[in-house]
Formats: sequence, structure tokens, C-alpha cells
Amino acid sequence: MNENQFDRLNTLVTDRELKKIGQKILQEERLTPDEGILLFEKGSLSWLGAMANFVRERKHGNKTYFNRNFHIEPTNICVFSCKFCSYSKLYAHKEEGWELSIEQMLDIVRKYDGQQVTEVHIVGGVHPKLTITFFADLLKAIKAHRPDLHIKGFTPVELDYMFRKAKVSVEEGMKFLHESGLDSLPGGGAEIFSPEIREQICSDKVDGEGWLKIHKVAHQLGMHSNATMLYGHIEKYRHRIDHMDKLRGLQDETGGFNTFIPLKFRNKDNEMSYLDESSIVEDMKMYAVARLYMDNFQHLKAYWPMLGRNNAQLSLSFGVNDIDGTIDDSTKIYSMAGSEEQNPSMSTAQLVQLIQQVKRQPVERDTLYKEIKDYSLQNVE
Ligand code: V47
Ligand code: SF4
Repeated sequence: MNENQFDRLNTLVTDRELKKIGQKILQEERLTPDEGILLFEKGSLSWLGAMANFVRERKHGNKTYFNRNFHIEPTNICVFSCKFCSYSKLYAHKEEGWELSIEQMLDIVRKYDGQQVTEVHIVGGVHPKLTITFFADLLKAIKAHRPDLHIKGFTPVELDYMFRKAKVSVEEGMKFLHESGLDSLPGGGAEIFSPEIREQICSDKVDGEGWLKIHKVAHQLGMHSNATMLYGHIEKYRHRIDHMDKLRGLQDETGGFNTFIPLKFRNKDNEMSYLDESSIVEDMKMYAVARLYMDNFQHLKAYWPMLGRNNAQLSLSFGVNDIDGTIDDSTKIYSMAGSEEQNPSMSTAQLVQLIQQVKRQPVERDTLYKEIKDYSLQNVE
């Protein structure tokens, strides 16, 4: 869509405030929190989608990124008790959980020997006995085996616990893990920053300020990271905007975030199962508003194992330009919460096809969005 088409579309909106927001989007002006809330409350799905798609194409054209990665989940035993979590086994029920040794985790890495994966994503529960030195040894062992593999690991929830247990500052702890081989941080553990909601859904783990501080320190050490938001449960639109506003503020300061990943709350087998899940219309509005509000985030990711393949395709018309990676079926955190994909595994050829089916341009990237291969003209093996 060019600027004239955009103007024409914006004249179809009758609401004066939305029309003004449309003009700001065209001029690349930043939206205020009140304008963000208004988008959720008054924006129609078609208008939000058109605006978000305009911004997406202004930034990236048709390019749609994915990467080749695999996951390691060291343990599902967790000292915390987030109400939305279907995954953790409290320490009291640890016989139902798993706990991998460094050797077992190296076996997972070895499974990918000779394959063109670029990233390992390490995330799990917070086991009371696993220490910062255990994880530093894991990082060193992975790097010794495969130095080229980018290690994206540990949320501020895991890190905060590790640092407090080791009695080190965030700065000391992050530096130690970075020097041991940690390259970047995934986006997890953010949930909703607002204390009013956080207290009701995950009161005992690191708070919003602590989450932001750990990412800030990582950025100051030259590391990059991702950011997530868990939406579609008991939060209101203003809490979503507050969350995105805090991330946008930190991104202004450091520029260290790669991508923003809204995560739809799934209601299977957790203490919040009584809640309905958000509709697909709400999900697409969420992506569109994120694209419009988070003006300093280059990338917006839909995590396909959680959203499902068809909805991930749809999201590419609502601002999304990344659909994560060729994850294999060892990822349990989502299937246990009721994700669309019970067996989230897709080959490169399947991912490329998924993107091409909706007439977008598949581009393989590494963790830091360096382009590895453009599949627009080729068929994949
Ligand atoms: O923080 C837990 C979420 C997150 C549920 O950085 C749930 O590339 C929905 O952050 N319904 C961890 N979500 C996973 C994560 C992630 C995933 C993929 C890619 C990246 C990345 C990061 O999973 C948690 C929490 O918000 N989660 N339970 C649930 N019932
Ligand atoms: Fe533990 Fe993470 Fe589950 Fe919370 S979401 S209970 S921190 S595994």
C-alpha cells in the first residue's frame, strides 16, 4: 500500500480521534498511551490490520523471517507458582518432574551435529538446587562442543533466582554468564508488568522492575534480548499498553531488544482454566496494536507453536514479520498449556511453504536478524 492508498483508507474512518492517529502513523509519529488504548477500544479489525500492514511493509516489505533452532528445557521443577502455568511441577511433587544433567543436555545438542541450526533456546522452571555455576558449566560445555551455536537462554525469573542464591549483583551475574557463553536472553517471564495484575497471577517471582533491570544490564554488556507479554487473561487494555510502554521506554535507552512476542494465554490444565481464551479477532488486534505502538521495535514475532499454523499465516497481515523457528517436538511448555500444536515441529521446507502460501517472502535469519538465506525465488529441498 502506498501513501495515497493509505490516505484514502484513513478517510473512510469516521472517528476523529482514529483519523488523527492514522495521520500520525503516516508521518511516523509516536503514539501516546491514551492513543494506544483507543486503538484497542475503537479500532475495527480491518482498519487496524490495514494500518499495521502499512507499517510492516514500510519496514520490511514482504520479508518474513524464521530461524533454525531447537529448545532445551533443563527442568520443569519450579519453586514458583504462576497461576497460568501448566508446566511446572512444584518442588513438593518433584517425582512428576524432570531434571536433566549437563551430559543429557549435551546429548540433545549432539543430536543436531551436522545440521544447519543456528540457535539453541534454553528455558525451564526454577529448580531450587540448580546454581549459577551449574548453568555456567552447561554454557561452556555447549560452546566447547559447538562454538558457532548462538545460546539464547534464561529468563529474568531464572536469572534473578540464580543471582540471589549466589549472592551476586545483576551486573556480576550477567557478566559471568556472558563470559561463560550466554549470547542473548529470550523474552519470557515478562507476563504483565503492572503490579496490580502481576500480584494476582504470579506474585512470587521477579517483578516488572526486576525483569526490566536484568534486560537493561544485558543490553549494557552488548547482549541482545527479546520481550514478551502474556495477554488475554485478567488484564485490561490499559495494562497491555502500560507493559508495551515500559518496553518501548527501555528500547529508547538501550536499543537492545530484537523482537516483541505477544503470547496468547492458553487455558488448559492450569489454575486459570476457568477463563475463556481470547478470540482470533482479539489476537489479530493485539498484533496490530503492538506493531503500531512499539515503533522502535523492528520485529514483531508470532510464536507459531502456540498460535497454530493458520493463525500464524493470518498474523502476517496484521503487522507480524517473524514466525520463530523450526522447533522440534521436545518443546513441552506450550503443548501442556493447550497450544494449537501438540507436536510443534516444522521443517525448513514446511516453514517456507507456510510463508509462501500467503504470498510473503521467506527469509532465514540468525538470532540477531542477520539474513542467512532468501527463499523468495528458490524452491527448498
Ligand atoms: O513467560 C506460560 C508463557 C513464557 C502459558 O524469546 C504461557 O524467542 C500462554 O517467553 N499460556 C515462556 N503462555 C516462553 C517464552 C518464549 C517463547 C518462544 C520464543 C521466545 C523468544 C520466548 O511462556 C512464559 C509465559 O509467559 N506461558 N504458560 C500459558 N498457559
Ligand atoms: Fe515456574 Fe515459569 Fe511456570 Fe512460573 S511460568 S511456575 S516461573 S515454570
